[in-house]
Amino acid sequence: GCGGKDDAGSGKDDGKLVLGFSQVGAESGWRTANTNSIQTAAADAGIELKFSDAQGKQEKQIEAIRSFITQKVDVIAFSPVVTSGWDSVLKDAKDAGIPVILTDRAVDSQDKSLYKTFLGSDFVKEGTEAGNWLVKQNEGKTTPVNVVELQGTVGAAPAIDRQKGFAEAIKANPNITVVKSQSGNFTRAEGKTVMEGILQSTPKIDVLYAHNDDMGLGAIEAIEAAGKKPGKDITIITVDAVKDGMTALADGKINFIVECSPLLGPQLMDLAKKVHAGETVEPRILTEETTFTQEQAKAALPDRKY
Ligand code: GYE
Repeated sequence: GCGGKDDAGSGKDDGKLVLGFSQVGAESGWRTANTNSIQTAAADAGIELKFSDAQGKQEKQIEAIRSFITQKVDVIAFSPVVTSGWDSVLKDAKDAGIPVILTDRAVDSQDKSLYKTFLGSDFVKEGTEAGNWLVKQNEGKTTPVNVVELQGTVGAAPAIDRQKGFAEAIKANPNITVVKSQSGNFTRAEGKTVMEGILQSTPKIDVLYAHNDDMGLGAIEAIEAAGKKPGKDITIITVDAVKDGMTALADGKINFIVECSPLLGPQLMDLAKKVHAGETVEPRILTEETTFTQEQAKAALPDRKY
């Protein structure tokens, strides 16, 4: 880098921007694609990435961020596992003069000066899209529609917002009711076990709304094991549109998927360079997304990268 030989041994002055990134974990296909996107984009952008996996634990994320501060990285980015409890560590980063970028998930901090920008999806809108589709399917009908909801990680922005958007969308239709709502922690394994329990305790289930593909795919295993046909006996709506989800959609086991893009890497690297250079950036940067029906999934699958 431009630091030259004289700086050898200083640890960071080879001219490369150093980005510390604390990832949630590896809970889903979405997360794996997101991690790949960030690692690839960092390499492409010539950014030195210090990547840390928190295994779903907030205390590990806080530890990682503190260690990035000690190492004096240039920029810190992270995808907060839950929304609350970040003020103190973010204040430390600010005091150390290290800009922070929120990636994928939001925090509930009132002090917006604690981070430079928030890059990611509109999760409320995703929930609304899911609910709107269901309302449309039941247009003109008054028969009861019993919905089971599999929530994401308790306290995580996508779980809070996808629940909220969906509830708002179905609100005007009193025949559509969420009869059960439980967390499956965004994983396939928990989606399966939670659904097994719900299938036993809930006699009439018309619809499953899962906050991500993986929980939906786990639930599909439970539904099939109970002798029911996913996508026919129970209408299934999920969020993400990763390859396994899209395949199940094309196969008729899922009925509708709201897309949430994990490909945040290139935009994140661009933002890291800008905030490092002291440029002002938009405080909120939204990802562009679409929705998929079964027919649309069949058409999109051959080119689907993740
Ligand atoms: O939908 C889910 C993942 O935060 C948008 O986290 C992300 C969510 C994604 O585990 O699959």
